[in-house]
Amino acid sequence: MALLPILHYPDARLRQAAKPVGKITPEILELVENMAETMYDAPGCGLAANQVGVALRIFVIDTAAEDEPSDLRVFINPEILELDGVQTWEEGCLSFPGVTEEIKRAEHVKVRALDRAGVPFELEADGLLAVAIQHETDHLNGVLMIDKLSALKKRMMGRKLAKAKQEDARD
Ligand code: K1U
Ligand code: ZN
Repeated sequence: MALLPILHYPDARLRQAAKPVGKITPEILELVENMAETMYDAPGCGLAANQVGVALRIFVIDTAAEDEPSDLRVFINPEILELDGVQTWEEGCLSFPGVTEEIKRAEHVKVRALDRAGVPFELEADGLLAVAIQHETDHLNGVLMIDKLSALKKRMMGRKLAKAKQEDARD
């Protein structure tokens, strides 16, 4: 297994829409393992393949709390089937280190995807899992959390990112 470098905004590869996975090969399974290891190491509760420079429609999510057993979910070629309601979460993003923003998304999501064995499954989710599924699906479409903000909040986020980068350089 290996840790993969996570791309940071404004890397142009984060804007590239990911392509569907054709066949689940051993290389795809190795990528999934490496993505999971990278997500846990970051740490984060989700990671999309294009955040590690691979433009394929794959993401991994684990929203289990620290005191719960891990609950890794792998989504290959995910499709959102339903979105309902509204909720607001203070979101982070591994491609925007050091910043969080309140973002409004659907409260409930229904998604269809393939698992690691290539078997289709459907999942209905609320709360954090629903937010993570929408956040990661956005990544696969080249959409980033900054796109969801007002012009004022975008400017503020630009400043927060510059400050976080400066602090990181000082450490
Ligand atoms: O895709 C990403 O950039 C990862 C991101 C996904 C996400 C999931 C749910 C809500 C918003 C965004 C994160 O993992 S942000 C959460 C995070 O950084 C974190 C989570 C658990 C432990 C420590 C950090
Ligand atoms: Zn993200």
